[in-house]
Amino acid sequence: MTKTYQFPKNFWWGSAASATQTEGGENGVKGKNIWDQWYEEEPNRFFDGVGPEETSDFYHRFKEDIANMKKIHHNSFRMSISWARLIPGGKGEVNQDAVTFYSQVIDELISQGIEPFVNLYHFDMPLEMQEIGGWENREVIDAYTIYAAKAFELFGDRVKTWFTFNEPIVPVEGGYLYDFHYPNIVDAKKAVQVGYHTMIAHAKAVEIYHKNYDGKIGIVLNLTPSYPRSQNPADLKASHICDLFFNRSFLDPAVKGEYPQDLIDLLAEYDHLPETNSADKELLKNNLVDLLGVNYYQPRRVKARDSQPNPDSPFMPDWFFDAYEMPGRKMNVYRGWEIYEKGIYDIMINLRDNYGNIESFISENGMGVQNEERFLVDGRIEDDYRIEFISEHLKWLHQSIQEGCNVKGYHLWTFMDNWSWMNAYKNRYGFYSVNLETQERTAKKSAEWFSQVSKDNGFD
Ligand code: BGP
Repeated sequence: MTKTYQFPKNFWWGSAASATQTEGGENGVKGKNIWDQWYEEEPNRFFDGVGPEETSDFYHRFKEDIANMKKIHHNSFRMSISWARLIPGGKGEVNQDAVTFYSQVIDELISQGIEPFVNLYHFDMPLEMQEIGGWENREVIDAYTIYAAKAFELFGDRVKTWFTFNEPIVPVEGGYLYDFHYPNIVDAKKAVQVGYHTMIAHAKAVEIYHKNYDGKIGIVLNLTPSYPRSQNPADLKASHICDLFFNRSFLDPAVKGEYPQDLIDLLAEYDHLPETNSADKELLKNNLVDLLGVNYYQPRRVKARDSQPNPDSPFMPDWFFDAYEMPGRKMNVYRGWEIYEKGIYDIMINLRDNYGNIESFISENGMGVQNEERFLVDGRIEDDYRIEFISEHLKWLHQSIQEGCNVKGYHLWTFMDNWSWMNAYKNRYGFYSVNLETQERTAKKSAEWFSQVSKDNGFD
């Protein structure tokens, strides 16, 4: 029977996770990354003082977890490789324990009929690479390129869908503008350089992949529509600049091979252009992505500033817009994020009309909720709010497909409750709950619902 919301054949149903958030930083042989280091320096900055040492112990429990994925009819799953695990220190010797671990995970997924999507970098700079300046330093681009080539060589026979970075704008915002990632620097000039070098590292990895392999390689971006308060030109300008900084700074070079001229002009006007090499332009032009992962959680609403920025204060993107709190907006109060389901449709229409209708999929969407034990009934979390959240987003995604958008799948963030950076285990996102004392996994009601949707390739 055809469903009201029937999705195209072979639609990817699954979920996403990342190495640092699931494996356990102290499990197995591994180099340190910036999260291990930041937690050591400032444990007080993590919710309830919980760090990345054990997280959800995927390192030891991946077989059980993959069996659970199969139970709910996943046909694909995005994981990440920890650079600091595969090559401790960021360069030099490959860690054979890590090769064994990732090989086993990949093989297990494949043997259960779940296609592995593998991402190379999810916020997790090896500490030694950060100590030489992280993405500020071109040497780190070279090290990342060698790491990427190694990963393709080791796993490229089995993995056919790769991603270079997850949400590369987030380490720029967190680490260099707004103090929510290590190294907690606030310096827009460095932020621009870091973003630019990340993009160059991305293009180099794409180049290597395309030269030597025949699968697909893409990037995962958190595209956040910037809705203006009104159609007043001042509000429109605020939203345009916001879009340039936070979406188009990666979307344009990744898909079109060049930066938006307006962004270049703006940065030039304020003397904030990055240092570049002469070969960069060609590199970007020649190495476009095959596939785009879209993470969507919340829209951004902006308005023109009420006041001029203080000209003596350091340059910040916020010089050009203020956040706008739309009256009556629907909120996920636990995360402080607005829920606006139509945003997913607007993103896809934009990709269709302005980005050549590039092949894409929803690589993350989800709802983090605090104290989910409140919803326990007979041992199961009755997360009807999550079912509603997913289905309302899926309806808009379906609509975009009806209108010709090239959308290939939907992955929830995340498969099982995991460690969420500074928020640690505050908000739970999983289809499966994780008991932090016993590490026991239990399917939530949403898991059962999603299982049926995946099986039917749609829902009513
Ligand atoms: C995305 C990240 C994920 C994940 C998710 C939820 O930005 O790619 O790693 O954490 O957001 O956000 P949070 O964990 O901050 O609640």
